[in-house]
Amino acid sequence: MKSAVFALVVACAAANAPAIAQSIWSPRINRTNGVATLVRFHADLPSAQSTYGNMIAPANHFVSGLEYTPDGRMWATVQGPAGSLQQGLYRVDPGTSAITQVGQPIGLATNEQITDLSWNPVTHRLTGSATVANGAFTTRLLNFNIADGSIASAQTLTSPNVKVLPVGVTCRANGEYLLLDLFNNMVARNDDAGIVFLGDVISFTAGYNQGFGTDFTTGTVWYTSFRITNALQGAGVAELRIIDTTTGADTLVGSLGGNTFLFTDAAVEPDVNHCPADVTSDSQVDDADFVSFASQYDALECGTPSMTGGCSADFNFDGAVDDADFVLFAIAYDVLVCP
Ligand SMILES: [Ca+2]
Ligand SMILES: [Ca+2]
Ligand SMILES: [Ca+2]
Repeated sequence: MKSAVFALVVACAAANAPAIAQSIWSPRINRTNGVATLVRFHADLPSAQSTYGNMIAPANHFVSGLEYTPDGRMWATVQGPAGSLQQGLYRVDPGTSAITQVGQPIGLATNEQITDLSWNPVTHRLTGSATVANGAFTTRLLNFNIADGSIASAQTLTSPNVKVLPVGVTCRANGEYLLLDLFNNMVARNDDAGIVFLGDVISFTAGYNQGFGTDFTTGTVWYTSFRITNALQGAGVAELRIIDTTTGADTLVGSLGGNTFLFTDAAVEPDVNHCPADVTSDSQVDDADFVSFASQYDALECGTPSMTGGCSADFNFDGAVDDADFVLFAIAYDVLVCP
């Protein structure tokens, strides 16, 4: 009898167990020596970090942003002196954490610094925030060409009343960007060409580089914050928070470990689809999938109104469904059965 009750309790516990929390990755910068280390942690105990290799940026530069493409590749942005073309999009080596510049961000203005990185699941672009070093009335969102690191297109956001200094950017599943503005301690979103401040000022004074990242499975926006505790001494504490995407209010989740480190972004590890060409989800790639592929191929650009299926046929995540994706589709079609 006892064992039957025990078995029932175990079964209930298993049924109610939460889904395994996604890993959050961040560049962790030592404030004393500037060394950036790639770290991974979970929201239930963010101070317990697994450390990986160092992310060595060019002299006078540092890793300011981190993000995944849905295929599990990890990318970073590097920030440096205004206008430096050693800033921009970098690949992160999954084995060593070493970073390599994809290519120069041709089109970056001479007064701009690249402060953070995000993935836009609608346009299928890695997008960085570019801001003027001492704050300005405009911010640019830079859509990188994933193949060569150049700026494929950009959106200029205007803040008519107050200067802004965005140090964090992330994109929601609907394509809307959220920015963390260090000058006003506020979260803003993009609206056509403008910056719209959300209602609540965040609950503390934020200092130095920080980051935003979206969990596209749950919609949660994670914020690796640095709360100033003594402005004269430059002292503060790194903490993990959640941002309310409607009000901009923050909720403290836990300590990231005191005054020593800055965490410049939060990248949520995605669940990778290992058979992306199977649009119909029947575990094989056949003519029905080709019909869907052909529709997306006709629409070409991810994010255009005629694009269907969330641009799922952009298998190489470069913002378009074209011949390069067809090559990948044809390989899967030949194999037929999903791995
Ligand atoms: Ca980010
Ligand atoms: Ca299929
Ligand atoms: Ca593509």
